Amino acid sequence: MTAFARPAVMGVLNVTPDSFSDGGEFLNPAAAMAHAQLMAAQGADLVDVGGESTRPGAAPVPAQEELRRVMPVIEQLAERGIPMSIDTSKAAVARAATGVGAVLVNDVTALRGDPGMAAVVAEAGADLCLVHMRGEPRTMQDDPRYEDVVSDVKAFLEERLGFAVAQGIPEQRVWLDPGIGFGKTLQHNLELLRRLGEIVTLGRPVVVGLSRKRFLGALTGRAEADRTAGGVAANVLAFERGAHMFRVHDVVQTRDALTVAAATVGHAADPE
Ligand code: HH2
Repeated sequence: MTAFARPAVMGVLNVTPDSFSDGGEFLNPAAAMAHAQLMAAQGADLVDVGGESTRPGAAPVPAQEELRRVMPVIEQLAERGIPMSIDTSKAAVARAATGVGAVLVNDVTALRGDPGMAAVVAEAGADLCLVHMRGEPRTMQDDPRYEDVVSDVKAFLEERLGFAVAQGIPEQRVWLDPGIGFGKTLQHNLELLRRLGEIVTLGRPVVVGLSRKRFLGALTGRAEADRTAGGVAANVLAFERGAHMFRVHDVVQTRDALTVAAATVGHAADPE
């Protein structure tokens, strides 16, 4: 397990034309690197590089294109010693990125997307983030229903954790993420955050990725770029309920808020 001495901030870097918040901004590797360096300087513990949007309705991207987008950035991050994760559900992309130095594979399909993914993560000795998603990005927001969203997500993550371990990935390397916005209504997202402690009882460190997402817009009436304060509030509440890592676009605000929250609440958010 990659250990962090404080609540960990994962800075979002989407090298895509169509991500919901930063799409098109960082397709150029120089712009992507400048932003990555800025986020690292602002206190990001990891830069999460993604080459395929998973926003609701997004179309899949072929592996060759995803590699073409992310690898120049991954290579430069490695050269500069900036720690990074790779946000992908493709084994070929995870293999290339971990080969250059990505320390964590962030797979929003939780090893259901590519049958070769588990072996790549196991062989690389990388950390793995398993994310709950109902269906696939193209259809996930079509009338999502759960018996009890928290119990359903928890059972899913527990099953996926068991699967990962059975595939040779050490349990100590696995992070769990309830997948805010991935096939969930506003009420589902709020219920998951309210009862995040139930996910924490699975015994693995919890990641939350809620930055600028639609539910914040539904609550505040704000467009993506103006959802920072709403996201910071939700991340602080997630921290208080036991989350360890926070995937955000707004690193400096999140880092400050978590520093104050950690000093106040005083619980060690450091995974083993
Ligand atoms: N959300 C997104 C992408 N990757 N990874 C984890 N672990 N958790 C998340 O909640 C999560 C994620 C979607 O947001 P974003 O990358 O900002 O946009 P897009 O998918 O449009 O590129």
